Amino acid sequence: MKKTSTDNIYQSPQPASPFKFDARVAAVFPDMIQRSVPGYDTIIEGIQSLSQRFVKANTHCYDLGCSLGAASLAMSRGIQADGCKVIGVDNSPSMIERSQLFIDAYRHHTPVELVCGDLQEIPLTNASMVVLNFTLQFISVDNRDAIIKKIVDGLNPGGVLILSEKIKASDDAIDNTLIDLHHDFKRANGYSELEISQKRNALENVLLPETIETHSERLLGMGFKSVDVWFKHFNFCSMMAFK
Ligand code: GEK
Repeated sequence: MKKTSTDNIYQSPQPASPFKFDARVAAVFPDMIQRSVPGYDTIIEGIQSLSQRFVKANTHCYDLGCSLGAASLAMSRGIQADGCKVIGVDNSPSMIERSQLFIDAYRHHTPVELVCGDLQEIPLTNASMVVLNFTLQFISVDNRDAIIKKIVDGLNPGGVLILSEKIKASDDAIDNTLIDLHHDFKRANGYSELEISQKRNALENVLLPETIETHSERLLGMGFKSVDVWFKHFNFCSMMAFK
């Protein structure tokens, strides 16, 4: 996705407040996510390749928590089958508004429809691919089983879920090392100590990471047949799960 404005939201001291996906964030989102999430572009390319391989004719693909629609557009580019539709869902009106501009500017073989709403409320049917690209981490842990169950139920047999998450290592020493390496990654991308620490505080109790084992157990427990990690860089990973 094309870069827009530079993320300077936490450059000056801010009153402490929880992170929100508001207009300020939407305006700088491509820069923010690329400088904050190791391997983000590689994951988006992977989603395109996987959609080419797995999406079946006349089915739906869902991008849940689509932000500006990078994964929706990747699927739309990758899908070779006819009669498909990509549905991008986000509950941030600022994200959906901006995302519509990106979608409208792009010519697609497979149409992308955007829905502004809670991904927990929208119906999910006849799906061959579902993407949760760094979204589940923002949802209360208590609601995660129900979301994964709803996705399994909405997928056709053989369908795939791509679940990308910031993760926690079960060993504290390893977890702290991965956190440090991630902060080094952010420093190397031009974020200052103040920006890193203010963002970290804003995300406390908002972004709730779990271990890869917890995610795998949930995916298998809710009905996926097989699960594995296909991408990992520091404490960021992407898993694929087959129904
Ligand atoms: C990408 N997938 O660029 N319902 C719908 N949307 C939600 C909900 C919810 N309950 N909770 C959070 N969101 C994108 C990046 S960002 C990840 C995803 C990040 C939305 C929220 O509004 C935000 O746009 C998105 O999930 C998470 O591939 O910023 O680290």
